[in-house]
Amino acid sequence: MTETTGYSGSGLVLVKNPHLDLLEEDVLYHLDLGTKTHNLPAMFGDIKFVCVGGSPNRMRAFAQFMHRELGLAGDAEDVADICAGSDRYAMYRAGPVLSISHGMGIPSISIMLHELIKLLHHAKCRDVTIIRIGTSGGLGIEAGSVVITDTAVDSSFQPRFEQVVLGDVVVRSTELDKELAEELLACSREIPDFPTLIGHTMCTYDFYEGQGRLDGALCSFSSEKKLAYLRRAYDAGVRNIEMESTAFAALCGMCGLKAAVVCVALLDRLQGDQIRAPHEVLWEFQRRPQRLIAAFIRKRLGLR
Ligand code: R2B
Ligand code: URA
Repeated sequence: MTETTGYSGSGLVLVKNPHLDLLEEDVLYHLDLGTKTHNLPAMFGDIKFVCVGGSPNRMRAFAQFMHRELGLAGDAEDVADICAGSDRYAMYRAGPVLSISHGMGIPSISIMLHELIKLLHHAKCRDVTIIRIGTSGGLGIEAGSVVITDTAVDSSFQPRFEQVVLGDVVVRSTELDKELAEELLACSREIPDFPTLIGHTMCTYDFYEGQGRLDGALCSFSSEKKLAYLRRAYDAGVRNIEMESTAFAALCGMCGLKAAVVCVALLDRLQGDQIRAPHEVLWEFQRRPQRLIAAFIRKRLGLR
């Protein structure tokens, strides 16, 4: 069964679940929020940008950075974790920007997105742009390059996200917003020394064998087979590899959210498997998607 995307003209976030209307209360368990315990429209109704990324610390640093970039009142260091009652995910806000961690891999991001999308729906948010900012392995590109995804593909290079529902495989489209990707690329051109490109992003279920690494606890293939696979991926248009983009694109697309994926490459997978760059270098690389998104949000808000 194939399902298509759900962009709506109203700008509202769509939830495609008739059962939700029958709930007296919706408990967003992993976020420690709920429709009865919290006034979600008052807390989140004015959110316009949602940024998601793997690590809680990185997403706190991003909220603090946005606080400063937007010139908000108060001390950026004081941003509070809105989901402090749950140690699954962390959530911070800076003005109209929400910054949330999603952990590693499709199951983790998928749980967070179900609850986040319901939160945006209950809060009656409009015209929300959602961006995943993350890390990845590059393919034939220099370490430190930022890849803006045009299409998220699976490990067979297909633009699809397969989810087993009641024992059947449901296939969902992984299209992302092309105009948003171009807008982000245009922003990147205004930042000096900021290598950025648009390309396909391959999403896998594993960091080691699943990404063709030779250095896991298990490896069932040769170095030649690995390189042949990565070269096939490159020829199919893949420029980086990570672990969340297909589920992110599918869920956001189905619910009418304009979505983008912006990941920095920590290494070139055609050159090796291990991430060896020093911590300071990796830290600066991980800040690149944040700097690009800050420039984009400032521009959208007319701040320069
Ligand atoms: C990128 O980095 C993580 C693995 O190291 C994973 O969450 C991803 O997509
Ligand atoms: N994240 C991944 O998923 N793969 C890499 O190679 C680096 C970061």
